[in-house]
Amino acid sequence: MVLDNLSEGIQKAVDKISGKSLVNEEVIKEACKDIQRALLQSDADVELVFDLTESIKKRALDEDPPEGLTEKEHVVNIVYEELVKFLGKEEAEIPVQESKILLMGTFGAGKTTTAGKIAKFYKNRGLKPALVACDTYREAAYDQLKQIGEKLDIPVYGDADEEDSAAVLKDALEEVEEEVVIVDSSGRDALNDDMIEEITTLNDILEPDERFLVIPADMGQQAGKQAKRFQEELDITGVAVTKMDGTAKGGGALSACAATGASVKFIGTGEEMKDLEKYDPERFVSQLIGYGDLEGLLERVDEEEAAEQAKKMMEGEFTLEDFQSQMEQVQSMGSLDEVMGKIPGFSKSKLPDGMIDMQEEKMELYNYIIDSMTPEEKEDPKIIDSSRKRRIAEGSGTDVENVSELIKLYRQSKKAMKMFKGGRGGMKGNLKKMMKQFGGF
Ligand SMILES: Nc1nc2c(ncn2[C@@H]2O[C@H](COP(=O)(O)OP(=O)(O)O)[C@@H](O)[C@H]2O)c(=O)[nH]1
Ligand SMILES: [Mg+2]
Repeated sequence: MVLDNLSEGIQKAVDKISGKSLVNEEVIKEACKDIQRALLQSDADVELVFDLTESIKKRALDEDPPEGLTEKEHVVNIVYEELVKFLGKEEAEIPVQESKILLMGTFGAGKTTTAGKIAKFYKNRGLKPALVACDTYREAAYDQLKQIGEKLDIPVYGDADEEDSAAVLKDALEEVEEEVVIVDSSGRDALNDDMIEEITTLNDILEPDERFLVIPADMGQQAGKQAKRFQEELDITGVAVTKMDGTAKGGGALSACAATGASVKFIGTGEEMKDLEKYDPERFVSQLIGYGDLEGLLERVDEEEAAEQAKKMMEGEFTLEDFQSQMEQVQSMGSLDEVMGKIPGFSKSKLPDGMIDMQEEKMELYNYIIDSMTPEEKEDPKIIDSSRKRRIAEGSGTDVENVSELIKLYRQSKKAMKMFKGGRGGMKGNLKKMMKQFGGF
């Protein structure tokens, strides 16, 4: 998880609420102090942070818990909802379709790296991307993008000797046949007239669907000012916040962007091409609060099936095939949302929306992967070593990373299932108990 410090602070606050038998004003104030501390350490703006904790306090004291929620659950839910608002509110929309994307940002922000990551993002979703090297300013910028393209097996258009980025772009557009065109551009130390002019020229030639500003998370709350300026000058459609892995200031960067109304579309979480996430504030806050593991599980469990699985677990079984049938079942049920509605005493309001959303594309990938395994591998995934992983990835047309991811998820689910064994009434009860065990309610 990125942002471990922030997460620790927020979890401390939630634990305080969950751990007390009575949630009174004092408890709420204490928890708010923890939240303040955690966010300020993450370089969030003081005023925004105080507004946030004021809202939490006010709502926690004024609002009555909705039916089906205890006072504690209600307060934790308020913390969750207010944090989501603070960190962005809306899940990023990235239409998977033909598109033209122009990246911009200051020197070293991560534009070129992010260009490659976004190209991979589309490639993984079955579209043909191309990269265009319009950084004609920095030495060897073309080579850097070229190398990235080669690694990803994605074509790169450009000309190492051409100094005019507009000319590079025009040439590229004449040749390019791919469905998604991602244009890297030159940075500057800061947004100046020179940069505005260059980006505007590229923009007029490309007529992009998206204009993404790339900002490194270590800018902290300064990210807000930068996003605002780029918004005003270049009408950006979204932000990619990079280097979330290398700084404690990510919370400050995200909240500052949210405050300007700039929509964060992606977060970069490492130097590798795989280290890109679509930004989903609900999911992000769920992780901060510590729902991470629960999320995956909730996505593929329904009540009856859960009881069945629990029984299996108690008998010591839960193979990858069971895992696959869980996924299929959830897919066929439509949304988990509806399933939740059917469980007595389980209020939907306490379930963060992001936890309910299924990642269909992922499930599809996982299905292919499991289908490419031998019966022994499905029975006993422990035997899947790296050479088996490579074979499975090849057979299913996926990456070794996907295979590892699936196995990890399977293990987590298995572990989660085991924890249920200890729970009163096993899984036959309702998911509320599950929330208690995982979410610290
Ligand atoms: N840790 C980490 N490093 C990153 C991330 N994104 C980019 N970088 C690194 O930041 C440096 C600058 O990135 P680059 O893409 O060349 O930035 P540009 O000047 O905006 O094109 C490189 O060393 C990248 O590897 C990220 O999400 N996490
Ligand atoms: Mg670059």
